[in-house]
Amino acid sequence: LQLQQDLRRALEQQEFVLYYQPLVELAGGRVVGAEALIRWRDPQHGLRSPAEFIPYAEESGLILPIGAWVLQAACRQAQAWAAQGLDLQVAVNLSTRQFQDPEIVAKLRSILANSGVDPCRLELEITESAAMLDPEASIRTIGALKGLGLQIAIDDFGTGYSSLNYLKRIPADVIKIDQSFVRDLATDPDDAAIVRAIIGLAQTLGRRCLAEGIETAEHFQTLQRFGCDYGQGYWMSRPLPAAEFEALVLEQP
Ligand code: G
Ligand code: G
Ligand code: MN
Ligand code: NA
Repeated sequence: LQLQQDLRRALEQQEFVLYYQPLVELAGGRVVGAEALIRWRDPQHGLRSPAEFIPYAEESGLILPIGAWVLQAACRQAQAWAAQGLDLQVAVNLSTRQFQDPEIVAKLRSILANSGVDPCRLELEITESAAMLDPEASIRTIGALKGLGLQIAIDDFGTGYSSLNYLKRIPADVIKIDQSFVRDLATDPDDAAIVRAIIGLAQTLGRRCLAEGIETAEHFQTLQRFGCDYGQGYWMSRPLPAAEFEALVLEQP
């Protein structure tokens, strides 16, 4: 309950901040975008991880106003980078509750209009488990979000229970392979086989594929060899404050 009060205050006092983790094209090694990840600059406890407070925000419903703030901040940043001539995609995590919010399409329409950003710059990440809670509803909602011009990614793929029949019908643009399959990619033949199968599935369905949790050169090279389109992970970069992310992009040849 104390945490709920603190989260409300954090929202009012603007204590949340977005960090940006580079999304990299594996073939050329270029940064093509970023995943926005929320942090809380708690005046009492310092920088706090979303793992500490997103579950409570989700439980209490505060995720709706916090999630709306995230979307606004990410759109503003995406628009600022576009105005600077930077060609970047910005990915934002949608919680289950946000995704199931009956107003989500209307809210996004208005946030997009207010920020002036080209909707194709924004990618919404929906977890496979959230998408599979009510597959028919998800197909409709994702269709409506795509109708706004947004890009859609299925996050943490492989950890939920997608029926391939639904996956085929969900109009997502990107499949993000969960980091649990990447970790032991180089040593566990089963994980390697699963990763190859997901990449093949993405290719068959005409979706782009991104591997999460790339922590070593070996991960990077193996995924490159498997033909995975994009990657993300500590080996390339941790999530960074906006200015540091921007500096990294500007240093690219
Ligand atoms: O960045 P980090 O590894 O600490 O994130 C931990 C978890 O919090 C991840 O599962 C991530 O998806 C989630 N998360 C980070 N930022 C947001 C956000 O803005 N909204 C939601 N719903 N989840 C987020
Ligand atoms: O649930 P989601 O996929 O949105 O979570 C992204 C989370 O993964 C963030 O908390 C981010 O900090 C974390 N992350 C990003 N790259 C790596 C990595 O290379 N290794 C590990 N262990 N975590 C990572
Ligand atoms: Mn994510
Ligand atoms: Na993920």
